[in-house]
Amino acid sequence: MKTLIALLALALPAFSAEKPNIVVIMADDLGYGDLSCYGATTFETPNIDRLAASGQRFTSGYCSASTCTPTRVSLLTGTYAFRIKNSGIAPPNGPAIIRPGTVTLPSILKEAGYATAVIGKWHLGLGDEKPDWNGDLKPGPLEIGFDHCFLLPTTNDRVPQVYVEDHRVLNLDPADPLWVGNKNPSPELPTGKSHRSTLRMDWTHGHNGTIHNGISRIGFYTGGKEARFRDEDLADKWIEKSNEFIIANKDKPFFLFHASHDLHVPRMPHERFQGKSGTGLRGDAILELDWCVGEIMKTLDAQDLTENTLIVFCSDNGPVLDDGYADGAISELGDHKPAGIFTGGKYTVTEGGTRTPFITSWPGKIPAGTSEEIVCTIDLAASFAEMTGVSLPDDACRDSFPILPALLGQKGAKGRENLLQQDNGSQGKDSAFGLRSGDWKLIRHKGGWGTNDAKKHLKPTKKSNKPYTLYNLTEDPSEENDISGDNKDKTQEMIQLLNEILAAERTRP
Ligand code: NG6
Ligand code: CA
Repeated sequence: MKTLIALLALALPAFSAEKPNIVVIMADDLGYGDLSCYGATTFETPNIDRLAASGQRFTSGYCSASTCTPTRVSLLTGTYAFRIKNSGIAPPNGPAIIRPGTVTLPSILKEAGYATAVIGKWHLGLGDEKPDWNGDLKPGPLEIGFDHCFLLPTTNDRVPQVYVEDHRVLNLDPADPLWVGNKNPSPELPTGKSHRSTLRMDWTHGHNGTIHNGISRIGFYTGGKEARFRDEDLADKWIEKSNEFIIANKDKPFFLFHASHDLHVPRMPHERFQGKSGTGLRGDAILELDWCVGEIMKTLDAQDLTENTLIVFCSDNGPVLDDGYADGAISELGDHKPAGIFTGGKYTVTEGGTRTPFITSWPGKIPAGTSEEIVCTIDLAASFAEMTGVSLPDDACRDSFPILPALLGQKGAKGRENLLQQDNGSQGKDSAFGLRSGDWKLIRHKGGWGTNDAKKHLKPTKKSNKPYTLYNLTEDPSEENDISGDNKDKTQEMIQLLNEILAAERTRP
């Protein structure tokens, strides 16, 4: 009998399906060193610290790219962005990058019976060829598995400053249609170039198109006056909408993707956070982000959902200081180290670009502690499919590793063996790449290999004239000493692994 039970136990999958609520909170441009639970000392992030203390805090948690759009594409599709066409930073009038019919994190959870919503920044394109701003904005999130969305369509330094609810621009007056384009439609329309002295936050590069709320943006737009929001109110609105979604769905399993805009430029948090971090608006935006996390935790508590909710907190790329506006990010930085000890940040394939805060919490299920396992935002799709008992077709979620036990902080559980790190990926397979495998890190130096313009303030990435450099992250976490010359076999082995990943149809085991 005992043997029979033992055999049965072996035959069963490691997990019988479990369907906790899932909340993924993704910060924007948050670096490894930007939270007090990850070593920041200049200001405190008490709510995120509390979340980390309740669950697992990962020291090798990653997003899959060092800009927004490719990381989000990979989070939702479980596939490396370089395999997906046009998945670099999306322009204001970009079409939907993830095509209807694609198996996605939300479609998997919908199949498992979840109510699904995305609230916050989208930046993954809308529409077939371009967004139909005055009509139905589809395909979009609702065509790839979300039941509901409440969005900022691109990113707030790009036009237009309006909310999209499900398929429509919210509060759009048909008598005042919205027009969005790449060229100034009329010399009468004030821009960051023509009316620079009127701006309340000057631009440093790009960002000199249409002015809204005293801040000029990338691109141009007219109309939709009633629909426009104030930058300062974005976070509050998304908390209001997230709370509504949680409360409306508290009796079924739900999946909420809360995509914060903090601390992306233009950094303009609500007035109550301005001046509070002592490091300028960049730090103030981190305090706003921390407040948002606290509000979501509070709502879950008040609805008695905390014990049955798995929260993942992560970022979409590493930190940047001057990302186009003179907002004091450099002048008021002080001793704060946005990327911690890592080199580079947003736009780079060094660790600072993709190694970011990564926290999982599910009280009662996830023990409190710190994990050194390699986990990535790209793994949520396959891991949650495994958890909720949804089987994946072979060609779905091609690079998402089912590493649920590691995400849950189970003793001895292994994360990924290796991880490809891409920059914006605009050159597809020809881009610069990082490859981490165990303690080893290979960098392929190519084309768009960003150096992160805040060179003096984040550790600068060193351009190499060698095609590949190699580092040992245990001995040299800051990737300062290229040891490819002394480790020729290891370098060759890593180059081969990189080429295999690039050529493979999929890497999901
Ligand atoms: C860059 C913008 C930068 C930021 C980034 C996207 C310029 C000069 N730079 O092209 O300001 O918007 O795109 O950031 O315009 S992300 O986090 O959404 O990827
Ligand atoms: Ca970002």
